Amino acid sequence: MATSRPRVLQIGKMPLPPLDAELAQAYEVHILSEQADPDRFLAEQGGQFEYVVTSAAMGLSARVVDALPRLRFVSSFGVGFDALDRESLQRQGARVGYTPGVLDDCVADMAFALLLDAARGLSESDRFVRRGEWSRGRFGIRTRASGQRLGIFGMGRIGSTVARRAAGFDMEVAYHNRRPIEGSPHQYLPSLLELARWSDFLVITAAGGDGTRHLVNAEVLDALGPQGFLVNVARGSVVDEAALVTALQNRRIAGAGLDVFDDEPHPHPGLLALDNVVLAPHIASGTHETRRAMADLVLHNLAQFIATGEPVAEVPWSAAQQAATAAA
Ligand code: 8YV
Repeated sequence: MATSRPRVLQIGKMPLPPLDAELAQAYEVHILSEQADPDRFLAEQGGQFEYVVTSAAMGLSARVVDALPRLRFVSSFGVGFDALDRESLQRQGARVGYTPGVLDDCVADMAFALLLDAARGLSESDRFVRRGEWSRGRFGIRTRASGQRLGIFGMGRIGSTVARRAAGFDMEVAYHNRRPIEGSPHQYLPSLLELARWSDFLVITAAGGDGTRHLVNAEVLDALGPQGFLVNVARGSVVDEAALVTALQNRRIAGAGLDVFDDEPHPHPGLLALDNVVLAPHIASGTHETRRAMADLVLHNLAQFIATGEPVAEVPWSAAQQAATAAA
């Protein structure tokens, strides 16, 4: 006897291809981005879905949530939830699962990859060798990373993992959050400006969203100063990208390593022309191991919610509101 599988609205293709097939095997999946007319599809069929699967990058707009009057649960691929429309979801009473914890290591690794690259000019030196310039002259000398001061903006799970990596590089760590973390071995600085002033390397691991929008502005960049480097593995929205371009162009900071941008996949065009910034296409969690673990949690959250009414890991909306500057 055929049993009917729960219907799931998937917003688009997932960031780990096997997950599309795994979802389609377990559920009756309809992919919104593949509908000829997504608005019409929502208007005609939106009332049939209780479950949605999306990702931190695809998000979930109020327009879609409002078209799903029976929505009960959203399973999102990612630790960030700034692109999920909280207001409409809460109005609907929909619960939201996400994937914290499993990507901390790879995101922290990426923060260090960007930090070392920005300091030592690795990407730039690769371009230098490929252009055949080595036979004509020496590559310039760069900045030491080990033993320097590392400022962490957002001492959540990812920030703490970055701090652990820093110990291996003999770096001194300080951090800024809205509130000090009880029992933290690291120095707390009460403002982002003070942290920037103190830091040789300022790493952003704070959650995105309205609470942190453009907090890293021209003033903070000037406080970081001409010897300082910025690394962002959190959200592009935390940085005023136009101010960053100006600071990099005028050498008001030494350099930057960026995995995230304000308007992905369109980094500010000014960044593309600069050699003192390393650009990555939002790949911090993009390893086989971590994306698999994220996919497993997306599946587990959905299956467990359907079976018991409780997800494994639920978005902490109110905690996020209280501590907008704490990393997710
Ligand atoms: C993912 C991310 O690349 O987890 C997050 O919040 O931004 C990244 O790990 C993204 O979720 C893929 O959509």
